[in-house]
Amino acid sequence: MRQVSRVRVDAEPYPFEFNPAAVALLVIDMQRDFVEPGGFGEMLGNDVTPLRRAVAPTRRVLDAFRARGMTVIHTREGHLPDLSDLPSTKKARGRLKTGIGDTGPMGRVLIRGEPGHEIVPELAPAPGEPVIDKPGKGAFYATDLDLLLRERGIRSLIVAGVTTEVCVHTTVREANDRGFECLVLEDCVASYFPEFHEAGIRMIKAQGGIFGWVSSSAVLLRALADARAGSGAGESA
Ligand code: C5J
Repeated sequence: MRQVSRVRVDAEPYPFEFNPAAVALLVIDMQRDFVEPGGFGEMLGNDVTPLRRAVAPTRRVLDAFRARGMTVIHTREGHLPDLSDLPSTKKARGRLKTGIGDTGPMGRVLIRGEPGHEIVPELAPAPGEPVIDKPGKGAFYATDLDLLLRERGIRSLIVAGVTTEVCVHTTVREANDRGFECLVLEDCVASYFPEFHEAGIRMIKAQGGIFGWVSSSAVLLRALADARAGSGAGESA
């Protein structure tokens, strides 16, 4: 493949451009605990089915990144088995009958190493893909993500995962403040609350892209394919 300098993706509020060597696909918290029945998401009182819609398009983007040897990074929200990284306030929140650290249908809820903490099989990390374990909502808080991105020369993030208004939003805001440019793929992120998803997406691209850009998996995949074909479409000097 000849060297592609920049890829241009139709997006809102205006086209998003990135260098394929300096971009990472960031897949946030696509864990069984959030996406499958019997996990933390359901224990919070949510219907988890709306989250499934993000799985198939995210898989298509993952496949495209992997096929091109582009960087893929996964995150997982969860805590150490001894709960030493769990704020007592987070443990108490929601007054749950079965909460973080308690035993549920997929093992101890939101605990590293438990079945519920794993990423759903369709999006399981491939060997060599970094997995950032985080105790909070934002992927930069109390993790090595910033260091990892800077060491690899990553400047732009293509963002997928759950949930739109919680961990996706917190992470995009953190990334934006640190100087990374984020493109959120609308169909690759999801929320238990359609209205929060809608508002979360609008907030990202409002005010000239105050937190970043929004596009879709299909538009990104087309831009990548065009750039690979070297047609010039989707590519800029
Ligand atoms: C939540 C997340 N919703 N990954 N976590 O508690 O968005």
